[in-house]
This record gives sequence, C-alpha cells and structure tokens, in this order.
Amino acid sequence: MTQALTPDQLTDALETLPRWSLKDGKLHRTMKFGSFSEALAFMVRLGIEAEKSDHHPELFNVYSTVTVELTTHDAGGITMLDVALAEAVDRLAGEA
Ligand code: H2B
Repeated sequence: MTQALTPDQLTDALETLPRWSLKDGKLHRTMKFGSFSEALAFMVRLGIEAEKSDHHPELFNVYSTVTVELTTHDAGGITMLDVALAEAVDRLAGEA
C-alpha cells in the first residue's frame, strides 16, 4: 500500500482512473463546480475523508475550480493510497 508503484503498475492503475492523468509525478485531476461554495464544500468533504485514512490530497482552488494532486510524500511517489484516494474523489463527486 505504501510502496511507490512501478511504471507498469502505474499504467495499470491509470487505466482504472479515466478522469486522472499523470502530471509532475502525481495523480492529477481538475474539477469544475457550479460555484465557489460547491467547490469549498467538496474540499471539506474530501478533507474529512482524507483524515479517516490519514492520507492527504494537495488541493488548489480558484473560484469554482479545484485541482487535486495525489502523491505519497513518505514514499516519494504514487502508491495505492493515492489510487484509493482518487477513487474516493470520484465517489464524492458522484461519478463512481
Ligand atoms: N499524506 C500524503 N499524501 N502523503 C504522505 O506521505 C502522508 C500523508 N503522510 N498524510 C502521513 C500523513 C504521515 O505524515 C502521518 C505521520 O501518517
């Protein structure tokens, strides 16, 4: 769970996450909401979810847009913890 994925494992994982791409060595997704309030509510919901597993997203917000970047700092790369958090993001957005 906490070991950085190999390039092959990462390719396999990305095939299961069509809304995500690889950018600067992190899982990357930009999401657009209907308003700043909706974007903020999403970030709070995601933060509560992240606390449960003690694994945290990098969040960037500009008005109604939220960019989510996922990496495991302790492992120096993307791990299954990031894949699980990406799935949680999609679930929270009502897409999975
Ligand atoms: N989140 C992320 N994304 N990467 C980490 O390496 C990480 C984390 N480490 N949340 C956790 C907290 C660690 O610092 C604590 C001690 O469990």
